[in-house]
Amino acid sequence: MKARKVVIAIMVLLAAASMAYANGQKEAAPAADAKPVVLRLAETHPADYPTTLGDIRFADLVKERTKGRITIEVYPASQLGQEKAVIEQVQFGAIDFTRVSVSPLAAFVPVFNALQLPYLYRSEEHMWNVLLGPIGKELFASLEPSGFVGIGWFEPGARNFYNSKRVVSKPSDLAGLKIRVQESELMVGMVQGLGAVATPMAYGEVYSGLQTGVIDGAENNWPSYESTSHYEVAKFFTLDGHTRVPEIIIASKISMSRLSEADQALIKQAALDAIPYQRQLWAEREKASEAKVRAAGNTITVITDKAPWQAAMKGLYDKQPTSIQYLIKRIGEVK
Ligand code: GTR
Repeated sequence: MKARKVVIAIMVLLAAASMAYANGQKEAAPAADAKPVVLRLAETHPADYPTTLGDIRFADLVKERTKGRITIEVYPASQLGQEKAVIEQVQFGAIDFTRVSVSPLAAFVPVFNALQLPYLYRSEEHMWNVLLGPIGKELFASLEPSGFVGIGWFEPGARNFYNSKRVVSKPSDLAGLKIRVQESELMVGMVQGLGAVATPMAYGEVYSGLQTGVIDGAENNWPSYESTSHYEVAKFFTLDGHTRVPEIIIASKISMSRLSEADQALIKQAALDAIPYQRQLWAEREKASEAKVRAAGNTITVITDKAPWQAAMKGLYDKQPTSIQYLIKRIGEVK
């Protein structure tokens, strides 16, 4: 009888111990002997630009939450290369993270074209509801087979045309102008649809392209137009707001797979938690950049009737494959 009680007592103790162990495992903060990790993030914009400051906030959150065990070094100003080359390196695990525009990323994962069609979103809020809702999550998942992990989105603002030649107030004014676009087939199609000559080119080459006359114009948001000094060499700005091309933070699947599941989850959460800060900075910078450009005396043409612009870009929608047509429809249904 006594022996039986002892056996039961031992079994209860063992069960309790193994449960405690399992719980401990679940919560397991990284093993005390986990080695410090240093990872790199590539950013094309300068150190004081809202996306760069958003990247730094993300890195700070990771550092803080891992008590300094994981450091993400942010390399601004294209120090690690232009966006397309950087995306390739992320794919091979040579760079761990990058913040890029969805536009060059779509050359690697074409379904991302669905996010950058002209006049797709009704407003900034509509775009954010798409990005932070089920569609955004599905798009993150669609990156994985190509070697990327989607972890965060940043505010991109609306893009507008600018050029060094003349006032552009209707699509036909663009006829024959050589317009730089991001390295994206869809953007080439968009500019051709407007009757201009599309020249895909890396961001870092646009200033000298404008200055030497290799191109006549380009298109971008207020902060990029201002921070690159493009506004000094291409003074005609047309506020047509043709696209909002989301900014995305992606990680290399190879780099992420070297980390524990808990660290991967922590990194993903930190990227999401950096979004509100970047959006706030964006709103401030957009105003400051506009004020600076206006003060410089540039010619700003405001487009109130967007119908002819939308009509000129309709062909681009018709050309999209069914998978994208399906997403366009769903994006339209998002509140
Ligand atoms: C900016 C974007 C950059 C880059 C650039 C471009 O708005 O933030 O990542 O894609 O446009 O036009 O190349």
